[in-house]
Amino acid sequence: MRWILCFALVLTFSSAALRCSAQAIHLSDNPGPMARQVRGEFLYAWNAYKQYAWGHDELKPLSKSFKDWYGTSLYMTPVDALDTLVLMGLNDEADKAREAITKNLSFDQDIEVKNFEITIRLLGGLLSSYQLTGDKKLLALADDLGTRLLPAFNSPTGMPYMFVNLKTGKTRGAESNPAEIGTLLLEFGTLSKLTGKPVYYDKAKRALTELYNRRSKIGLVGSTINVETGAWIDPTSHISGGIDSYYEYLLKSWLLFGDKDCEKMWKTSVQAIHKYLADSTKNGLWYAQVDMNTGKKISTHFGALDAFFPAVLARAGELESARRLEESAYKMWTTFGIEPEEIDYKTMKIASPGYPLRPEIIESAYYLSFYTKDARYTEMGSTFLLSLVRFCKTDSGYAALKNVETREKNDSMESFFLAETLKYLYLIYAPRETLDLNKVVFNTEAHPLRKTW
Ligand code: DMJ
Repeated sequence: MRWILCFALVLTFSSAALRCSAQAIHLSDNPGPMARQVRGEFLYAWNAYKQYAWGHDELKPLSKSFKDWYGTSLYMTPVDALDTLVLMGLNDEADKAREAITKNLSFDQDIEVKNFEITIRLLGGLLSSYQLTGDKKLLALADDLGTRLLPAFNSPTGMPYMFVNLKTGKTRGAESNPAEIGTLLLEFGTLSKLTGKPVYYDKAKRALTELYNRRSKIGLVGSTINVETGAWIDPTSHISGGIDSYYEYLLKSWLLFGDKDCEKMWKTSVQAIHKYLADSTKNGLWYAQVDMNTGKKISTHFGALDAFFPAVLARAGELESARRLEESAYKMWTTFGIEPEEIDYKTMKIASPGYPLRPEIIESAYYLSFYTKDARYTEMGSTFLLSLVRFCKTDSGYAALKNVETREKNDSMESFFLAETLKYLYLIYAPRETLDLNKVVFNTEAHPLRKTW
């Protein structure tokens, strides 16, 4: 075993970072056979990215080519994957990726980007990698990116527009959703703490609070809201994509920053979720779609994205509900051999058939494994690994599935496969002390953030 900052000694780092890292993150030279296997699969996918897509945003594994989200590269995969490389102890690869990022990545580009995606993947990735390596160039990149994203918050309500131009600051997209509005405080808040500039924390906290203040009388939020008028456009409430990580950030912002407002907002919100969305059926515990104003049920769909919630419940100490919901999500995975994007849990029929290599169910298995030490979750982990290798592995990296029943592949390996899916799978098997979940908060893209301030 060796402390992670032994690795970082070759870089520059602060003594504060050294102390905090030593308490929270601990690398292992010999992480055990299953962790080594996951690391092998990670390297396989990473090497394919390097061979066919190096310097670009993403690998296209079937055409052996690449995709850049905005026509020019923002180094999406290397930035998203860098802290996984560090955590897995792949030091040479991490050094090369870090050097490529700090040498080539520039945000001074005339492109209109999605504030949410760029924040969780790039800002989150740069900040966690800075904390892990102490490389100040990563923090400088994060600070520059944060400054360029700030105009997104210049709406009459303070809730951000969906898109912002990184060069001109021009914004677009007044119709947004709770996830895109409320999944920013961990990254912007950490940036404030690390740079000493309060503006980042203040803007993201105001956005979160303005959204929370528009909850219904029964404490729920809807799916779509206008950030200029503050009026709800779609009142459907759920914990699925489009709302999911708003709840996650209420809890985690309280935990990372000790923010009492976030504690209160989380506690009120989770009560309403349990009261109006939880649905115990003969197929297990699920969470439904309801009207935010009346609580009346609209539909019984459950998505792969919803499987983030057992992790959040486990982190909040609600282990029983977390265990039950993870069993439901696992049933969704095992019924089809691999997880479809969405099912109707009343009939257990597929509503949306793709599998874009998502991490959420694996993330929840990791949290439950950490908090319960129950072998059930390492068993789940081996099922996930087997399915991934069997159905998604190609001769050049891993591919998403268009359809989990026909197993037809899609020419896509999103950066979250390396940032999240394989990181959480590795952590299920790595020695428990590799990362102390009580001292580290993962952003919604699996970038570990620590209170090093
Ligand atoms: C990731 O970008 C993040 O986990 C986000 O919160 C939801 N979608 C993907 C993974 O499924």
